[in-house]
This record gives sequence, structure tokens and C-alpha cells, in this order.
Amino acid sequence: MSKILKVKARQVFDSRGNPTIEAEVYTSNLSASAICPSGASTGTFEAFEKRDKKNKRYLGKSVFSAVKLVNSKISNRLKGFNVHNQERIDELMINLDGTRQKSKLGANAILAVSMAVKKLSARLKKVPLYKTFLIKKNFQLPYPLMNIINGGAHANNGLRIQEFMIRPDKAKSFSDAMRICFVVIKNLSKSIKNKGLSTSVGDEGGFAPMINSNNQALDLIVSAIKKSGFVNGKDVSICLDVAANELLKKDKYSIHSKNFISVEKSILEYKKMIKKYKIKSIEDPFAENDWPAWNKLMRTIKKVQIVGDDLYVTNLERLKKGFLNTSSNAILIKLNQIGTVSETIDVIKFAQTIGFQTIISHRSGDSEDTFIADLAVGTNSNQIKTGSLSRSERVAKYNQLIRIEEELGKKARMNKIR
Ligand code: 2PG
Ligand code: MG
Repeated sequence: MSKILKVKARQVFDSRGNPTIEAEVYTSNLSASAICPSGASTGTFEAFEKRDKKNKRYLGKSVFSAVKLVNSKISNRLKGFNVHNQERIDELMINLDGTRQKSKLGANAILAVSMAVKKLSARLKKVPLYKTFLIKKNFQLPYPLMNIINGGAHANNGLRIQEFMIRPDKAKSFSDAMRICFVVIKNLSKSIKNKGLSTSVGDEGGFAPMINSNNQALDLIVSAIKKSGFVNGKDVSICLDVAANELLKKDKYSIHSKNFISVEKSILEYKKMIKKYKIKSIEDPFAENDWPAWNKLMRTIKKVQIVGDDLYVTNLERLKKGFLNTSSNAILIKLNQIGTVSETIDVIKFAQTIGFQTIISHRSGDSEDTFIADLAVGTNSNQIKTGSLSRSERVAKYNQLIRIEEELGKKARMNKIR
């Protein structure tokens, strides 16, 4: 009953309208499918995303070769293996690929299968997906990090910083967290409209008004928080993803304006910004290879969550390096940066052992797949970053968390954040 019969993949589309891969895993009586997401501001050390660069009909973006590999090589290799043995199945695929960054089969092909296997195992056991990860009881809901103004590679407005997020720190339940974010977003929408700016949204559902200064975006958010009757830095706090890989040129950064300045000066600007806007979390404040800059920031700035995304790319070796270098105190977790569910879980476990906050994340190109909502609860992750309250591929994750909270009933608790 739990033996894999076959694996079948197909090309579907993601939220940016780009082709992506969906895999379906079958046993004799059931099947489950999963869709792989795709990033825009990617780290150099991420696992390889396989696309048909030469297929001009899809402008080099189709994934037919990855689909073919799932239907042939991967399906043949996994046939007959127990679907409940996630680690073994992931290991088989890793070995079948045999490269460091999964460049032969493609991490998109491998991950879609890996997630589908996990979902199928839960379905066969007749338990909700979130109950099949690390945590077996006392489930806690993550705090949402809602990306409400989009800039950088996710919009074309000229904003230096990629993501301006809010986190409802005083929320007593997940539904309460959603209500708080909902009210702030509605007030932000009004303020943007009143300024004669557009309320159209970027890739992650946050507004993408044509403004080009970080402070303008931050002022808009502060006033929306205030208008909503909340206190900035207490009830709701502002969090950023700088995605600084995109803002580096010859050891200098253009984070705070179009001008490139040194690491030391950038840190001074960060300090001013943190003080003025009561910022509580900064993701990728510096580039993926600039280990000294991360360490300088950690030594200068206390009480702020510093999150490694492109820095770690959900890779255990890089996380260990970052830990020894005191680079950050939190890690962003993205399944497709590493390419299997098992490796992702290993990274989360290690991060939690060394006292890091774990933040489960979507990709800017995402889909209706809600796997990460269950992953967040099932791994006791403190936070989840999955866009704004707009665009169904973002909202789908929040709605899944609302369902999980409802199912947990009185036992549901919010996680802890520092
Ligand atoms: C990020 C992500 C998700 P992308 O940088 O954190 O918000 O963006 O998927 O484009 O890498
Ligand atoms: Mg990021």
C-alpha cells in the first residue's frame, strides 16, 4: 500500500506566469502532487533550477527537460520504495543527481517530487501534513511577516530595499495576527491612494507605488500603523528584506540611496533607520559573500533580528560558517534553495539547536501549493514570510494557517519571537 508505483510530472505555471514543475507521486490507492516555486533575487549558492534555455518557444523558460527526467529516471529509481521513508527517497534522488547543486536533474524536479512524497505519506497515514514533521504535539502558529510594500527585483518602482514588511508582535492568535495586518494594509492602501499614487501590487502582493526612497515607504507604513490604532515597534513592527546582493558594487552598497557607500557608512545608516522607524528585523543586510560586513553589523546592532537568506541558501555548511562567524541570529528557510524536504529539515533542526529563529519562506514566483504553511507549524518555526494579503498564491498560505489554527482549537498557541 505504501510502495511508490510511479512518479509523473507536468509543466504548469507560477504566479509570475513562468513555467514551473508539478510532480505527482502514486501508490496503488492514492496520489499527491506538489509544485516547485521559483525566486527572482536568487543567491549564487542556491541549488540549480533546470530550464530549457534553448527552447525559444517559451523564451528559454520551459521545464520540459526536468519533467522528462522525473517521468523517466526519477520515477524508475523510486519505484517500489516506501513512501514513508522520506530520508531514503531524498537520498536516492540526491545520489541519482550526483552533483553539488543538483544541476543534473534540477532542484526544481527533485523538490517537486520530494514535497509530493511528503504529502502522500501524510495522506496515507490520514494525518494532516503539519503533524508529520518535527513537532508531534504542542503545535505553535508562526508570526506572519507580511510584505506590504514591494521594491527591488520584485517591482519596477526604483525602491532600493526589496521588501517592507509588518509583523503583528502582540497578536494573541493567528487569526488576530491576520486581523491586525488586514487593518494596517487597508489603511496603507488609503494613504497611498490619497497621495495620488497607484495601489497596484508587486510580485508578492505588496503595494508597489512609484516612490523611490526607503524613508518614503517607511513613513507610509508608520502612518498606516498609527491610523490603525496600533503602536509601531510594540503592537506591530516593521521588518525589512534588503536583498543586498542586488545592491553591491566593488565593496560598496547602494542600500540607502542610489549612491554607493562603504560597509561602515551603511551600518551607520542602518542604525539611524532602526532608531527612527523602530525596525525589528533585517534580512540580507549585506551580500552573500561579505562575511565581515555581517559580523560588523551583528557586533554593532543589538536586539534586532538579523536574517540570513541569500547568505545561507538553506544550506547546512553555509549556516555552520555563519554561526562560527556570528553573522546573524535567524535564518530564512526556502525548500528550493536546497532541493529536498529532508535537507531542509536538517537545516531547521541545526538552526534551532544553535538558538536561531527559523522563518519559513515562499518565493517571489509561487503557486497555490500551501506546503510551507504546514512546514512552519510542523517545525515549530517562529515566523512565516509569504507576502501580503493579496494575490491568491500568497493568501493561500495564510488561509491554510487559519485552517490549522481552527483544527488545533483550544490547543493552538502563537510561537515566540525575540
Ligand atoms: C527573498 C525572496 C522571497 P525571491 O528574497 O526573500 O521574498 O524573494 O524568491 O525573489 O528570492
Ligand atoms: Mg530574501
